[in-house]
Amino acid sequence: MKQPVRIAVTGAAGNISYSLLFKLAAGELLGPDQPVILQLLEIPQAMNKLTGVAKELQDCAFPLVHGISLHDHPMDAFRHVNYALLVGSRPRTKGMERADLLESNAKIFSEQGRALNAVASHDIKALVVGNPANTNCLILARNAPDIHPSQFSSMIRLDHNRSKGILGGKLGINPADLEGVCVWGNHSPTMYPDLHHAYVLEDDEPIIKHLDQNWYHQEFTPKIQKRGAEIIEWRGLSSAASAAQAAIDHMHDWVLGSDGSIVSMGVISDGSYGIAKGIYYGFPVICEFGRYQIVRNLSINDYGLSMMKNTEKELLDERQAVAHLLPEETEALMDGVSFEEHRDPIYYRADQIC
Ligand code: NAX
Repeated sequence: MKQPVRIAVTGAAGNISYSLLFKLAAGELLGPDQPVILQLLEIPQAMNKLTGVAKELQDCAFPLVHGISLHDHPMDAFRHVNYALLVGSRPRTKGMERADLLESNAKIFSEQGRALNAVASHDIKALVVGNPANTNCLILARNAPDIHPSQFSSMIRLDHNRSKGILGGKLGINPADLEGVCVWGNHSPTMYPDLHHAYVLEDDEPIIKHLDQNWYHQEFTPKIQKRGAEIIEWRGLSSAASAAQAAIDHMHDWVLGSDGSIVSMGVISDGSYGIAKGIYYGFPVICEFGRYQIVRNLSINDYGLSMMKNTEKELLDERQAVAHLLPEETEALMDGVSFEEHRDPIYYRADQIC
């Protein structure tokens, strides 16, 4: 058995986490030989609910779970963590303007960024799920100047998975046989689901050649962009299990590799494809050796470029709206930092916690 790794999950009593935590505990992220210690964060008002969730986790007697700890402060929850899944965020309430939503989340993610910087393991990989995910991720990273920006990412994998699932359904093909699908930009209705590079495994022909362009532009694209709202309409609740699965897929591929496949991740822009540097933007990436690499040299047509620019503009506007809350970009932030030695984890026994 390997040494346990520490995984923090925020918003741990919420809907997505109710699916996510059980997947983490079952080893779906890091494999069946990797023990985990779950460090769960909630707001004080949700600690009772969180205790109930932790008791259920304990009742599953998962062999890989070497500890569960419950926290209402990020400085405790993030201590020595190797992975952080930041699901909790402030939802939009009635009458709330978008600027208010950005600002209230900016406060949460500033505090959490500072806490990760102070107490997380410096090999941390952090995924932001809580919306507005791309800009929350930017705020998180900017508040953690000792952690390299490439160690932070935001989730657009649900949109990537939705694209593959719906395209597979249309073509009568198993989604696992579809390669080259990607989603660019913001996790919002401006996102650009791109099928121009998609192909079926063991077939060199690009799918786009045979695709009804009307269906692609008029049906498929808006369906992906508004799929979250469609799920709410049918289920009466927002996507939870599919979001949890996407978070697992995102982290699994980042850590263990995507096997040569293109996947979509919100990562810091290095200026690729003319996208403004420094924002967290959904790019096609390939993951290997615990790192992602933006896929270069995909040919983009005028339609694609205008879609990419449109979603970039939204992210630049979001950054502008929280600019007064962003710490200065430092040299270290953009040019890399030396990674500290992995710190020794502290072990808790599950029965000491709940
Ligand atoms: P829930 O409202 O069920 O759960 C959120 C939980 O976060 C609550 O238990 C709340 O108490 C907690 N929370 C709030 N502020 C916190 C803080 N400062 N620290 C720790 N915990 C805090 O929402 P759920 O359905 O689980 O969705 C969570 C987030 O994921 C939402 O922001 C949602 O919009 C976002 N999503 C993002 C997706 C993506 O692809 N990036 C897709 C799914 C989802 O819509």
